[in-house]
Amino acid sequence: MRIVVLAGGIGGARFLRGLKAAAPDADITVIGNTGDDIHLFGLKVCPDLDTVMYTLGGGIHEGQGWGRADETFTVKEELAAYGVGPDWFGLGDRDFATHIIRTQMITAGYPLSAVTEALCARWQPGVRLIPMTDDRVETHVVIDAPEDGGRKAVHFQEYWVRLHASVPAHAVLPVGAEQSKPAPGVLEAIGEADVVLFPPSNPVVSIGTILAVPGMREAIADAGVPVVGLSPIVGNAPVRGMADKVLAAVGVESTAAAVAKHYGSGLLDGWLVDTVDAATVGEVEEAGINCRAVPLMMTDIEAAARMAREALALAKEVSS
Ligand code: FO1
Repeated sequence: MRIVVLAGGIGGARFLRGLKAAAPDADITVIGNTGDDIHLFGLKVCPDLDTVMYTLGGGIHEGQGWGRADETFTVKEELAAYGVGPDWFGLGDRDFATHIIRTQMITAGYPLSAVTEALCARWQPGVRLIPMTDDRVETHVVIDAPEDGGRKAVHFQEYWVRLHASVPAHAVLPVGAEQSKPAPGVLEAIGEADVVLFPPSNPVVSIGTILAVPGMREAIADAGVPVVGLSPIVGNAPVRGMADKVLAAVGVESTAAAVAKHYGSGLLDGWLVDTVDAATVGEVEEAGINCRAVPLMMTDIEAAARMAREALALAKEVSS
């Protein structure tokens, strides 16, 4: 079975670990979000691609869901000693090697998709990881600028990591998306897929950003295969992260049903909500999306595998 998964960072990566356990013989292609990318110290950092690669490759810092296990921060400390910022983004020594090689290859003229393939040769994630585009897309968030009574756009990572999403987001802008095109292999993978899955990733800054690449949404909607998503919102609150902040920016309520309707029945054939949101199944079905209530807390790999099995079962149901 050929499965295509649109993945962001931590939630997407943890779901993928369950999907691999649930469908060990499946051919899985992951279309990774690159809107979180940030350029620091002359290096290109791709947080969501790296979280998928490290998580599935066994190098992830499990508790954080980002960065490497057994990490040290000597380079970071030395940069701070020189007074060179930013100091709020925790780049570790092992992680720096990934960004040095990525930047070296891009400078040599390799597209991000080729770089990602080269980095994955070491990590063997057991899926094909393709960035959503080889073009530069960086999500920015519009916040209040109290200093001049106006507003300003900050990089997503500054909003998310330095500001802890503690101030209202007035808009989320995937800068560069309009000029971007799907990376090589992305549209082909969607066209050959038996099923497309939206894991419990951030519906705005992760899956939303991937869908903002021209042609992506249409390719998925027109692929004629079941598209099934899993709600990242459980009991009207995001399971992790601060998805509610960016959902508000795009005028979407933080409920499992609202997220499903945000994606729309033109895109989604099926939607899984957690058992605590079982009362919203009817509302989702009225929107033209088949819906089931199942446990959606990814407490461990087996829990994620159960979720993946439920998503594949719903995909089978909606295609019959
Ligand atoms: N997230 C944090 O909350 N704090 C950090 O210091 C941090 C550093 C970091 C370094 C490399 C990397 O690949 C990811 C990192 N993240 C950090 C996570 C990053 O903000 C992700 O983009 C988000 O968690 C959303 O996926």
